[in-house]
Amino acid sequence: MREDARDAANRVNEQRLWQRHSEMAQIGAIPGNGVNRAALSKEDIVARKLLLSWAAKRNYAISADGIGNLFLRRAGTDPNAEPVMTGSHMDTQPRGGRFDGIYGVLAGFEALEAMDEAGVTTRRPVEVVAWTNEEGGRFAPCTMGSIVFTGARPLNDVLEVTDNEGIRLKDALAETLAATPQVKPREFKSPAAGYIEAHIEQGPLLENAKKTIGVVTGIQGLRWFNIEVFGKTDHAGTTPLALRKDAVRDAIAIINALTELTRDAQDVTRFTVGRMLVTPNSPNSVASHVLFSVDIRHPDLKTVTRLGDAVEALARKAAQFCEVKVTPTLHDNPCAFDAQVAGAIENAATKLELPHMRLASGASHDAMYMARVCPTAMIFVPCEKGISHNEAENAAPADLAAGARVLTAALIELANR
Ligand code: HGY
Ligand code: MN
Ligand code: MN
Repeated sequence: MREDARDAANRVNEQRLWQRHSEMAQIGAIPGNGVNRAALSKEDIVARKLLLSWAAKRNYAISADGIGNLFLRRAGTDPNAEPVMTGSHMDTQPRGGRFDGIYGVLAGFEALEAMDEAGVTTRRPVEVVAWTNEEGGRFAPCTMGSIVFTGARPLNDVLEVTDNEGIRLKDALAETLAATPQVKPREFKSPAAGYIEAHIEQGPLLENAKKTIGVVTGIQGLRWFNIEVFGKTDHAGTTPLALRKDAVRDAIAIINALTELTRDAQDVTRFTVGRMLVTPNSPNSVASHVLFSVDIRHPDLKTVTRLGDAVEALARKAAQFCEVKVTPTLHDNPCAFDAQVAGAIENAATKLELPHMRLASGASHDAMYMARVCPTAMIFVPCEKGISHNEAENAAPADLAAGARVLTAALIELANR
């Protein structure tokens, strides 16, 4: 390991990193030690301002692209060299935890500060990114900031997406961008030499194996859909069942059919309906409209393709009384990360004498999209009992710092290649 990389890794400050998590966890804090910081919300704006206030003290150059992804750049000796990037997201699930996403942003920031304090220079610039709307909880789909940044979908494709209150992403985005006018504009798809994302595992494997570092090899495939069922509202007491176009009954039939489709004795397939909006949503009116989400995941390309491709026909067949509209909102094939970048992470963990193992990610991340445009890999650290997307999400300060040390060393390695 390079001497400067070891020196900088040893400058990672566990206390400062933990303190920053505590400060961020206050923004959108909810009972049970959780956080509700939806993308492009007023809480998101407060978190962005806090991060930018820390960056300003360090003279990192700050920029934002058209969907609000925030970039904090530490200069390299060669200003024209493509940067090495790291980062994750600051938005959370509605009943999210204090570590999902924000850890990757703060570990990246800690890496830059450790480089400063070690007096390390790198040939390439190193950038920390805070991606907009990774969770997709408010505005579907997830990983929206990296999807648009990498050019997988144009910004115009998502501006009209609305949240449960009918607020358009376009309006929430304008408000968020206006809140940080000091930020320089940044074009989409600016080239990068590499990307490493640090994240809590959101599963139990590292904790069970008593490993501190996960060298992540890839992410399973996922398919998201919005399914709408169009019925007719009627009186619950007077309308015979035979005459009804009951959108809830058909939605249930569709969900039962998808449950059968995704039944898996090995319990590898993931099928979730997490969001459901019923109209008029009254106990004594037959539902005229239901919108619900479908999230299907599997590590095998053929399987996730077969399952995703079967959704629309199955939904139409299962609906007895109503019209059905199936809108695909995400189609991510399983992705394998870059062997060189994973190797740099593994080497750093070895040289820093941290117990580590290779594993794939069940959760998706912005690294899924960055892997399409530059050499990419991820670092996992354990979280308690693998719990995430839940207020009880927890991680140990020492593990967070260990992940940041590996990140620091691996970034310096890549930034001098
Ligand atoms: O859904 C996911 O896998 C990520 O946590 N947003
Ligand atoms: Mn996440
Ligand atoms: Mn998440």
